[in-house]
Amino acid sequence: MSDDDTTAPVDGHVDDDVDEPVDQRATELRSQVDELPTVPCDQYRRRSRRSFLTGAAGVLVAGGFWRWVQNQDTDDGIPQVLRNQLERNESIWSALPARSAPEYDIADASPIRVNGTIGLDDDVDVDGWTCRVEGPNGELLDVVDLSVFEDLPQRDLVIEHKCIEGWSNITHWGGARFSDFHARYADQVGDVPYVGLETPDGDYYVGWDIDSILHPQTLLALREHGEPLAPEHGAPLRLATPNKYGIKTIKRIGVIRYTYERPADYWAERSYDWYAGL
Ligand SMILES: Nc1nc2c(c(=O)[nH]1)N[C@H]1C(S)=C(S)[C@@H](COP(=O)(O)O)O[C@H]1N2
Ligand SMILES: [Mo]
Repeated sequence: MSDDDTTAPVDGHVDDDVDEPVDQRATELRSQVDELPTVPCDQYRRRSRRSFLTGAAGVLVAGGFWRWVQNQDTDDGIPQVLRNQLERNESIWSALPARSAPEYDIADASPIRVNGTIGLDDDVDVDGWTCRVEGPNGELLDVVDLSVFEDLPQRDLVIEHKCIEGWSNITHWGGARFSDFHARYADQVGDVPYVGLETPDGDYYVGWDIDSILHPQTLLALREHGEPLAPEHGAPLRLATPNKYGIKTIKRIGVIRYTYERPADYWAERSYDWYAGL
């Protein structure tokens, strides 16, 4: 430790040789401030009024833009300009090679909570359950029972199920890929762009674009956490995916319909994004 460290003021006493450089620095600073251009009072007021007006104009323009957005025609309850942007985003994503979400070890999975029971009011008879398969011209292609799905290659899918309400769960699904099921009808339906799915009572319904539903991580699930689906989780058959929000994973499928037009979607009709992609 040098003597310099002991030159701090003690009991209000300041040594002369310490005082001097501080004074010098103060003088320097004062002269720098004096050299700064000064703004006369009236000019200052005019300037600040101008910047206030510029700011206010900005707020008005932004407000007007927002009103214009809101007055646009809506599509599924979403203003057209915003919908157009969503569709531009979607076309960018779909031009990229199909992405896959991470998959996890079965040991990381936990039972999923029950969320949403729309379309599940009636009791379900798993043994008597059938699902209608309809073609894009309204024709009935097939009526299938559970054995059709049980006989397809069985897959495990351990993924993060994400709900739009803000929770997620590492879930172990088991069942058949939608793409393996689709192979039964691919020749008949051709290049159809959409699939709509409904509960047997029609109360819950979802629409999927064909690329997303044919993605290898889109499962027609028969099992959750190693057990056949419980009624409240969609027995006997539901969708599962890590690539769209939970709203698209319809529980208790009663109808699978190939369509040329974008199918109705329960939550898109309530202002959620139709794709609900992740
Ligand atoms: N038939 C039907 N399917 C549905 C719903 C619903 O209300 N009815 N809710 C959806 C939502 S928002 C989520 S997050 C998942 C939840 O599935 P889980 O109850 O098995 O956790 O199911 C989806 N599928
Ligand atoms: Mo959800």
